[in-house]
Amino acid sequence: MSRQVVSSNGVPIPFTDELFAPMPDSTPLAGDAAALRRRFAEDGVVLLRGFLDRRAVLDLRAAYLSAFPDGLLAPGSTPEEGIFSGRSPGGLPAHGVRGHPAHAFVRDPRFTAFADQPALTGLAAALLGGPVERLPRGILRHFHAGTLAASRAHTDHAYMTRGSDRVLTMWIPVGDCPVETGGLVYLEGSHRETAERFARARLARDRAHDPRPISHDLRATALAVGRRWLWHDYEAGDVTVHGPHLVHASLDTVTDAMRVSVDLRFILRGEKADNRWMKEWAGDDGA
Ligand SMILES: O=C(O)CCC(=O)C(=O)O
Repeated sequence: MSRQVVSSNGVPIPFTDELFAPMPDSTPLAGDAAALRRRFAEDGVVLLRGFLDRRAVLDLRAAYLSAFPDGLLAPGSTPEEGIFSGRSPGGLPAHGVRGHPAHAFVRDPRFTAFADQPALTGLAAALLGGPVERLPRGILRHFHAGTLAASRAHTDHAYMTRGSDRVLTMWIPVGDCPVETGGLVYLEGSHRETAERFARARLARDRAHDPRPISHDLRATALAVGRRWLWHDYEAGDVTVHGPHLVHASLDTVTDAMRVSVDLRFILRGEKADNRWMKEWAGDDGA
């Protein structure tokens, strides 16, 4: 598969050294909280490869994809492989809306046990420097080829303006997720930018009614501030952690394997969280 051009929301973006760079790997710092905090402050993101048990992540993928009616998976594919049949089963509500498997799954003890596992809580505590709580609105995302739908360039802060900005996001691919499967990309150093610097990118946007996303055009977003998108070919077990002011987005899924991921937020215990994140996620909750 060619990496000369990738796309996000159907908008092509040349995969050049001007626009993309490999994401720095912070895995060697995982056991050194002070060093990890320094790297996080510097980069706004850390990538920890193989941080979670690969088998446990693949089991979560299998459990979620098993909850769909027949027809989602290609003939012969196991839920763990998660190969898309090319058509979504009819009769389901939109992703994450009550009645869709993702809505039930984030309320399932298998999901909450995964999200609340000590490795993740400990990582958040190491980065925030004290005891933490996980915000209940943990999101399960699921993309497949053919839709050309992905997350627009945005900061998490734009969606969490009513609480402390000392909040962390963990992004966890639930399955292997190379660039072509639609992983998260981070705009290098963008946590140091002001919102005004993205004004030119905001001219190129497909959601004029919604001020929260910067743009669906990742090339325009990168060029507006002269920064590169950091990419990684994620494997099941990898985790990234990012701060609320780092611009990020995702790429379109063009592989037969579906992209499933989880994103979780953590805050220091006792700190004020945006109350829209204090209840479980639903695809139509508007938050
Ligand atoms: O997974 C995605 O496409 C978006 C995730 C995201 O924006 C986040 O974790 O903050």
